[in-house]
Amino acid sequence: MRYGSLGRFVCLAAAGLAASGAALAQSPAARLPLATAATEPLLVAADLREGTDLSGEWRYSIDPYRSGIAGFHGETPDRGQQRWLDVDVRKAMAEDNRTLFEFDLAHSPAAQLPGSWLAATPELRHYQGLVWYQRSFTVAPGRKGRTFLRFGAANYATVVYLNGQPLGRHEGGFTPFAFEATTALRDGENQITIGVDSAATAATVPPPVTDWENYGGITREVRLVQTPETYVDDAWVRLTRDGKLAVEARLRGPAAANAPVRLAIGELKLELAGKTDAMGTWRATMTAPRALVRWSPEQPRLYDVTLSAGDDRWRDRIGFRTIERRGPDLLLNGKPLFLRGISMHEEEIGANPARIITPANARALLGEIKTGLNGNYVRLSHYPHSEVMTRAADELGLLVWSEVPVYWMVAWDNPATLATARNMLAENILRDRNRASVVIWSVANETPVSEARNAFLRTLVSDTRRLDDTRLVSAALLVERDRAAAVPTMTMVDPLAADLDVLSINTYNGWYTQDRLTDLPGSVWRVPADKPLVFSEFGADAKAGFHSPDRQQKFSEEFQAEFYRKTLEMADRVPTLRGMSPWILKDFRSPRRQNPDFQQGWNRKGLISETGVRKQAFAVLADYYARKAAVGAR
Ligand code: GCB
Repeated sequence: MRYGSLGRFVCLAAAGLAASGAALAQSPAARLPLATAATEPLLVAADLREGTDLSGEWRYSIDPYRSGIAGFHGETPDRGQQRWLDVDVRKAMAEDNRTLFEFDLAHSPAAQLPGSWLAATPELRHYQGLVWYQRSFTVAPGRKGRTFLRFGAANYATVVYLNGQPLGRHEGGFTPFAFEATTALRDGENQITIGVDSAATAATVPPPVTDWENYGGITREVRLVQTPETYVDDAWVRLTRDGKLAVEARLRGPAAANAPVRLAIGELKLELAGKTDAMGTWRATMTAPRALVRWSPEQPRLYDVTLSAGDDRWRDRIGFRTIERRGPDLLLNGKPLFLRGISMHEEEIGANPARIITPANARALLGEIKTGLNGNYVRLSHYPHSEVMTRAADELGLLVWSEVPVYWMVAWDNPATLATARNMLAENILRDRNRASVVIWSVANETPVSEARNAFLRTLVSDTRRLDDTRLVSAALLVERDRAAAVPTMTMVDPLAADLDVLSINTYNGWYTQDRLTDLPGSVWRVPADKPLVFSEFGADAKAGFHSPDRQQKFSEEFQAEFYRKTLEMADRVPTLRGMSPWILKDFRSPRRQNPDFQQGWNRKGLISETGVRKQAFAVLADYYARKAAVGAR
């Protein structure tokens, strides 16, 4: 337990969290307090706490010129544009007909939340910018303790107002944040207004150019969460590599210091009592009980864990396992492991997805991996996925690679961008440290080597290790190709390799290159021999139902299936390869992909179509994984 939750305060305070390049952060709204992992509340495992779900119908109003956050000279906006005001607009205009309001959220169109606005109406399909959401809800009198407004995620920059009062703002589209609402709430009717701006800039993470849909909006659950005055804000319960059960908890509130705390795992008859220190932090370890069944994909055993502190009872469902690397081997619970995986975006199956991940949607996707493909692993690319997804992975028994959207070209030299990335990383790790399924934290994808980039990523690697010393760290790296060689010859020259536990390569030889598929098995991969390697991506587009019996035609199912056969043959010849997550489970929306015959706005590298139809390559990978599973780790 060298590093712990306290580490986050150190690392994030140093980051400074300057205002970033997001459009909201450059407006008067930037004066609102920024919610970060360092400023709390974290409300770890908030999804299991008592509360009120604010999902359902919300009213919305687009604001393409951001008039609701800044006037036409950049100043505080006109009253008639301030959508968060706590006024009955129609009544105010009726009372005095000189009053001007240029919005009326209470009577604006309705949308269902959570879910991106892109699928709400055809006009919003390509809208990137600011949208205001509003709804009202009632609160019964006689509230006790504290109430928080907790967001699973809103993409990208968010400002939140309750009953006309600003609660704060957040930046980053994929991680949770919360604001205390205890004093802003009133008994009876309350009105909440949220501005969400999806626009990416050169300074955001990710920047504007990616290869996936930018689903703007409130894409995950919004809840009012109830806690006692003093409550457990963060708790991490885990199995250490030397076989100990370790707990680290942090209380928040007036009675947080020197408070008695008790950890209990009923099914193991385990109880551990202790006391917090002056900062409200408790750390303890004990030998793991003999009866403990270790979590694995084959037996995804979870335990009900509770932590009692004063009036608060924090709970979570937690699995216990170890993950290590020894030389080029990956060891799960001490046994060699081969990662039989696939990559996945956070996009539900269906013709018009809106990034709505319900437990059923998560299981539909992960079930295709676990039972359809005989997999044991998923790469949740390219950003933190919903906690619904990582909980489902815990329950179904799938190992997880979790990553932050430091993708392609971010502003390596911009300290505000680094601060944003560090905060996302911290919010992601702190949310999911209790998930047994998560075994790899990845800090970046396909980023070109430079001094500034190396320094940026090294900071993220060291933050990761400080926040969690029980998992492995990786990043999907680029390789150099030897143009003169007769067979495809690739060398890993990235200096970041030295900082990582798991080396990862994305390869598209035969798709983006002119290589013949028959040349792939003979490829040469020059990589450091002392670390495990994974192919974090490989793939080829295929339009479901488009055929080319001679297997030669790109975009055909046969070509894709052949690409998989030959790439898997190649994979079998790479001595240090310990897993793979081909690209990708399902066809996904991507504005980059506009081939009118085959793509129509979708990246077609899925093994299933957007509506879930399996392509031929699905069976190729499923058979390969069945054989792999039969022979064990290698
Ligand atoms: C990649 C990227 C991934 C793309 C994929 C593709 O290397 O990491 O985000 O979607 O290739 O389809 O080209």
